[in-house]
Amino acid sequence: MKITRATVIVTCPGRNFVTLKIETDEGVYGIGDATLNGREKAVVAYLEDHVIPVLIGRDAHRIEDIWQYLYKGAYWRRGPVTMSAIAAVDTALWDIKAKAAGLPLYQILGGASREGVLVYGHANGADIGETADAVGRYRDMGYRAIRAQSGVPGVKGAYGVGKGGLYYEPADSALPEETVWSTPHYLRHAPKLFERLRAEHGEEIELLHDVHHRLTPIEAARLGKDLEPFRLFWMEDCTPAENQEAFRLVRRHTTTPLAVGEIFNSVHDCRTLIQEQLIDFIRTTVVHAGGITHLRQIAGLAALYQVRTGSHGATDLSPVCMGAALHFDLWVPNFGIQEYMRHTEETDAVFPHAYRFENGYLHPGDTPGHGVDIDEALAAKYPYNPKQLPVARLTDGTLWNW
Ligand code: GCO
Ligand code: MG
Repeated sequence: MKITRATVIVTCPGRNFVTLKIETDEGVYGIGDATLNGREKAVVAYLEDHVIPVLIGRDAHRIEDIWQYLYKGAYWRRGPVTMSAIAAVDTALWDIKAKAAGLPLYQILGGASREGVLVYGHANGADIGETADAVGRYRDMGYRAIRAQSGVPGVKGAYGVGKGGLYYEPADSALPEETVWSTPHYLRHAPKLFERLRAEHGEEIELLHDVHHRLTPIEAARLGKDLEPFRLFWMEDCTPAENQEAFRLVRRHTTTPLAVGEIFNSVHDCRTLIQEQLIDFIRTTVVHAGGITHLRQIAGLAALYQVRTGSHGATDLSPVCMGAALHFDLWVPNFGIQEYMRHTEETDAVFPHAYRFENGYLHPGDTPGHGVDIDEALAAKYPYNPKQLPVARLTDGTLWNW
């Protein structure tokens, strides 16, 4: 089955998405997500100028060989732009292979290991009370696991607090918005949030929290300790992880489970974290970590060390990524949880999909392939709209980690 054509589709049904469509001489086509939030055009150029020309004429069934060709053949390895481009190709090829076999993708990967994929939703509010109410609304919708974030007194634009409603969208201005961060205020506030949530919502519900890289290792250790009584499912990105060894310090001091990896793009980014069992959940996902092919390698390493998966699933990961991730999640033996931030109705209309939510679980559906398509005519009605993620500064103006 020969690849005859590949095209990049950029659309903005409420937010920007980049999608790669690969067509074959047998009429079967596949699609893959290539969205890199705030840096979309870099991946578009990488695909159009450097990847598509070498794909034409190749056998679409040779997924591994094409992956190795794009990874080793570029000479310049790894990095979010390269790995997102490779992921888009890889996802589209797995879609094609499963469609050609007439099977849902999870069957090709090894079949279902569970009945459904446990997901967590995002509850947030301007203060603790609003967040507690939002957790209640998510419970009413059937969620069994909920991430909770709240505004912090004395902090303008704390991470994770939406500007209203169900959809939290951090990339919302053409030039980066400047937010202010205060670690002392946050460290005093976060334990109070979870104390209230446990008091109001009980022990059964799983609670998660994203620190979004704001703390130093010793501060992260302190927060982890302070949160222990509230038994979190995980504390995410408590400190930047380029220096994987930094997690040794956090780990020595707290039993709060740790999750890391949404910005990683290769197994090498998390090798130490996994092999030294410094984390409990690895958050790499299909689009930013080289597709199904590479994610499988990361999960395989993690399985040896009892580290479970907990893939990133914010709205900047398109329904195409979500669909592929859910097939992966249904199969992967060491599955932990899947993040699920709902897309808007406009986005869902552009990307018709087979996955469905029921009682706190998502199921990828049984449509052949990964079960997500793109309505190209509708996509064309939403032109690209440049948006970037915010930056954070300390109260004295020092640039910090957003
Ligand atoms: C999460 C994330 C996101 C990111 C976003 C950046 O855990 O869902 O931290 O909200 O900030 O994906 O593009
Ligand atoms: Mg996160």
